[in-house]
Formats: sequence, structure tokens, C-alpha cells
Amino acid sequence: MTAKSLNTAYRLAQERYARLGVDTDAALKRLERVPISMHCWQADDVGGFENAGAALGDGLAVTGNYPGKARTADELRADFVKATSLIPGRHRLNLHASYAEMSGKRVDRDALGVEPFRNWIAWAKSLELGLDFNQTYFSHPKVDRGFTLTHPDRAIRGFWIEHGIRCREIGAAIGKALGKTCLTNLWIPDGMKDTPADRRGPRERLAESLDAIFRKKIDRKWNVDSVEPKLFGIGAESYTPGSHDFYLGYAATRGTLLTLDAGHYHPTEGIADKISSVLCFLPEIALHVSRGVRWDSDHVVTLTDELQAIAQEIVWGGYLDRVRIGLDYFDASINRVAAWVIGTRNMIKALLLALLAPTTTLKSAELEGDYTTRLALMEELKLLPFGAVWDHYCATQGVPVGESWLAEVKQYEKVVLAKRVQP
Ligand code: RNT
Ligand code: ZN
Repeated sequence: MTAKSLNTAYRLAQERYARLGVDTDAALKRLERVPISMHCWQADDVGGFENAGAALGDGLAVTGNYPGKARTADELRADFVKATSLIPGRHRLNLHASYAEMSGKRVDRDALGVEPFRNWIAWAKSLELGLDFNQTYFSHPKVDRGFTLTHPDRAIRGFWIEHGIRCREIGAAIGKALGKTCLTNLWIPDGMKDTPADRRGPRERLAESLDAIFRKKIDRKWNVDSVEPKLFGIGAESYTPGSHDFYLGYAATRGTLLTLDAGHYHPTEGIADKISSVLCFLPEIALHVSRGVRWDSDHVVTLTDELQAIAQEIVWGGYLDRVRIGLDYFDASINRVAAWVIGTRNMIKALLLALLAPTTTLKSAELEGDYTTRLALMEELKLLPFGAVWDHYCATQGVPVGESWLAEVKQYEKVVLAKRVQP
């Protein structure tokens, strides 16, 4: 498409939206300021670089063996730079503790400091990139029978409590070094395959462990903490102490954020409707936007009704400044850079769609009881020339328009990814 035809298409779209009272330029200006926290673990199948001596498990599973997985932090950084060159806007990178770069001697997770993250920080600084962080409570021999912070043994709990504390400190060091608040998100895999005899004990231990982790006050300017509930995992089908109810109560009483992961509920239960509910009681939340297919399968985010519902709730509810949007999926059956690009572009598209809705008109029709107008407009909106506005956004942000990003990923695959021989 030529610049001229793109521009013509945009002008026509702008006129069409203006007829409904929607200012497309204003929508794009707002969109530009919404960062998406892109999860580092899409690039290497949640492998990490610390080599802790345990394979991925603990309720997490990545399927596929597409060539080109990042083998080192440098490769992951290069892949991220490639991906973000194909995505409009300015985004963030979400790191896990297991992406520590140990030079020579290995430091265990209860002794982790900011040192092994110096390369990440220096790199992020040079790109003016914000970083987020996560404790890693999986792929480690001390995840014993699937338990970490709920483990009956005090010593094992203690090990993981220490890890939790250290990661918050690393988060704060990252935030301070970059001058951008870091979100440190805590998720544990703990649970039981079969019906437990004691549901109370592990939950009380979890609350106690979390209190020990969050005891130290950390300047919220540099680090904010969040906790991530889950319903079940592979091998933990019957019971998860860190459930939604548990963590909602925890976040509300302790002042942490709550992370809503789209794959962590019953298969037909969405997270969109939870946003305005929990934000009545919590100042801020975080999201792990994902796509579960039959279970928490972490498929690449596509532009589904559920994704649009999430974006509508954030935008229409006026919550853009109270929701930290992050992604969480891992697909090793397709090109991993493409997986990043597709999912992130879709998240942004969903936000743009939501920003292009005539919300004032819709809300006043609703207040007046004119549900006919509300429904009619919502349906007509679906066929408005959204694509022209999206193309214009990509063009003005200097990233490929439409499917043309794919050729760049194919080229990158040929020149870079295909040459990576896996160890
Ligand atoms: C697992 C959680 C968690 C992880 C990442 C790797 O079910 O969603 O967020 O996916 O931390
Ligand atoms: Zn998640």
C-alpha cells in the first residue's frame, strides 16, 4: 500500500468515526501511552538461563519444537528488539528471576541479588525500556512434591520466602536504575493432584509466607508487588491454595496488586467482568493476558471477543492508569518472534477498538434505558473502518503496516534463528 492510499483510507475512516462523535487522532494519542509488558519467556519456552537443574514442570507445559529458540540472554534481547521493531508503541519487558545471567559461579535463588541482572538493566536503560520482574517458583529442585511457600517443612518454606524477598529487592533496584516502576509478580505452582484432607493448613502457611515476603516496605515508586491466583495446574487438578478468593482477600487486606491471568479460571469464565469488581477495592491491578484453549494452555493471544471484552473494560471503565497490562503465553510450535508480534499487536488492536467506541453515546443511551440504541450501535461498530485507523497508527509509528511484518520475521528466521543449533 502506498502512503497516499493509506492516508486516504485514514481520512475516510476519520470522517466515519467523527459522525459518531469519535476523534480517531485523540484515540491514537492515548493508545501511544499504553505500555504492554511483553513476557520474556515466549522467546525460549520458559527456559531461563540460570540452569537450576530442573526441567519445566510444576503446572507449566510448552509444546512444539520450532527451530530458533533463544539460547542465551543476548539472543533473547536480539529477538525482543526485532519483535518490538514490528509493534507500534513503546512497551516493556517482563523478566523472570530464572533469566539471571550467572557469570561463572551459580547463585541459588535464596541468595539472588541484582548482579546477575546488570546486563538486562544496562540494555534496558540504553533502550529507555521499562522492566518488570517475577519470582521463579518452578524449574528448581526445591519445588518439592509441587510445594514452595505452602510446604509443610519450615526450611523449604524459608528458602522460598527468602527468594521472594530478594526478588522484591531486585525489582526495586531495577525500578530505581531505570527510573520506571517495576512490577514484581508472584505466582506459585503449589497444589494437589487429588482431593486434599487439609485445605486449611497450606492456605494459612501461604498467608504467613507471603506476610514474611512483603514485610519489608519498599518504595512504591520503584517496585510494586502483585500476587497471581490460579484455579488448577497439570498435576494440581484438585486443589490450589493460591486461589482467586485467597489472593483477592490477600491483596485487599495487604495492599498488593492482584494479577488476573485470563487462563486461570474455569474454561468459560472470563476475566473482563472481574476488572471493575476488584477495582472497587484495589487501587491497581495487573493482567496476564493469555488465551486458554480447553485449559490454561497459554496459546498466542488472538483478537477474540474475550480479548475485546478485556480491553473494553479497561478503556470504557476509565482504568487505563490502574491496570498494568502484561502478556503470558508460550507457543513453541510457531516462530517465537512471530508469536510475540502477533499477540502484542492483537492486545494493542483490542485497546484501539475499545478507544474508538462512542462510549459517551453508549453510556447515555444506557442511562436513559434506551437499550435498543445501545445494542444497535454496538453491532454497527463492528463494521466500522477500524483497519484503516490501525494501519495509520502502524505507519505513523514507523512499523510495518498490515501483514508486511511477516516478511521481516521470515527474513530474521533465515538469517538469525535458523542458524541456532540447540545444545
Ligand atoms: C502460570 C502463571 C505464571 C507463569 C509465568 C511463567 O500458570 O500464569 O504467570 O505463566 O510466570
Ligand atoms: Zn500468568
